[in-house]
Amino acid sequence: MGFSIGIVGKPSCGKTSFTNAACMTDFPVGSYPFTTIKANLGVTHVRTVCACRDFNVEDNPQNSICIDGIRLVPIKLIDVAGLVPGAHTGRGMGNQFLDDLRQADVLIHIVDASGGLDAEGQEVDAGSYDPIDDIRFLEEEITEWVLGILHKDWRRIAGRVRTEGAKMDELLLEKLSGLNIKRKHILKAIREAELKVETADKWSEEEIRNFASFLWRTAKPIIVAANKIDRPGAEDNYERMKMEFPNYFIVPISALAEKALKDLARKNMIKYIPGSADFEILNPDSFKAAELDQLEKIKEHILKKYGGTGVQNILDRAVFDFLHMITVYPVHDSNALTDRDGNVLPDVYLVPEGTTAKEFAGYIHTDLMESFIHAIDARTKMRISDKHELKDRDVVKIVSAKGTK
Ligand SMILES: Nc1nc2c(ncn2[C@@H]2O[C@H](COP(=O)(O)OP(=O)(O)OP(=O)(O)O)[C@@H](O)[C@H]2O)c(=O)[nH]1
Ligand SMILES: [Mg+2]
Repeated sequence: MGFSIGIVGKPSCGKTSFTNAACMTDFPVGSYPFTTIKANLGVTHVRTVCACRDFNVEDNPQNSICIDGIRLVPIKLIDVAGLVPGAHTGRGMGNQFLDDLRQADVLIHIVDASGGLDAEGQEVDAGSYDPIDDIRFLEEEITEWVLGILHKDWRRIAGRVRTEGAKMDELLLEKLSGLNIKRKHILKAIREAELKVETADKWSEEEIRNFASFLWRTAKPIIVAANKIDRPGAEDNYERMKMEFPNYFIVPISALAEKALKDLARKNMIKYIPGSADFEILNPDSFKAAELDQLEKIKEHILKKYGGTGVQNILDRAVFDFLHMITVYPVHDSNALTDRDGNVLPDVYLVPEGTTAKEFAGYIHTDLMESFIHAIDARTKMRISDKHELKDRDVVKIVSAKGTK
């Protein structure tokens, strides 16, 4: 499973609560800073319409799940320690632990929208801290993190560009591929920072910093979860955040409400589908009056108002609306839509929009890409060439010199 999301934010903003709510894990949560020190890894799903609907077939998913024509595609969450201002100078836990985010494709910044924690994650009077400041300082710390990685080898890289005429983007790619940074990210960041690859040895400190900032914004973009939206004052702060950062993706969230609903659903006390704006109480007698009251509040103040708790919503939107990923289904038999074992629409892959048939083969296996001959679109039964760009819910058979998938 390739796709992963890094969960970042200051201490006690609710990173682990979010992860637990999404993944139904029980990692320790606490109202004191640095409850989490070592990264927690969880698995959850994003939801999207399944190709089984288009073909009107009964499927047997293997790497994913299908419920009533909705495909649940697994993704990984990486919940790390809290980040505080000045982390790059060693404050708090420092920023070394951000190395746990190397594989992340996107970051979700969990913000305590209620303004009840200071910049270090210590509790303060509700509403007395401005969460807008969290967005600024976290971005600075991420820039410093990337900058630190670049600096380690910068002289050597710049020197090779100058003396050997080595290609800057090649050297950077070598250095940064461990951060899941691709050539297209590097080239885009250089372009956006208005720099020139050929003169890398002359980039000023400020220019390198600029490059670092554009680089993570391209390779590990951030979306914001306005968490604790259930608390007083959070709604106003959420509205202000949207005004202050009009181009940002900001989703109101209550990790607490999502976990509570999922726990009750697991006990069969309510029927609740993550992502939905409603639930059904299955047996009212099994609840105390105060619990019913609490549930009613969740329904009125969160689900109806915001269209859900936001947890499933931010994951789906991060993957599909923000990163523009599409789903593609590889099959062995393009008529029966099966793998070698006869499973119908067994696997689904999340790939970036614009992925070609040949690149898609590479996502399945490097061998398959290298020996790619052509692919077959199961919908049209037509051959498609290596450069053909795939669409969401395409079902394809890859024909290669080494066999088919
Ligand atoms: N009201 C409310 N409280 C929340 C919500 N999410 C988290 N909390 C509370 O916030 C506190 C901190 O939660 P954690 O999930 O441990 O926060 P964290 O960001 O993982 O903290 P560190 O691991 O210390 O960095 C706990 O008391 C949670 O119950 C929410 O959506 N609403
Ligand atoms: Mg935590």
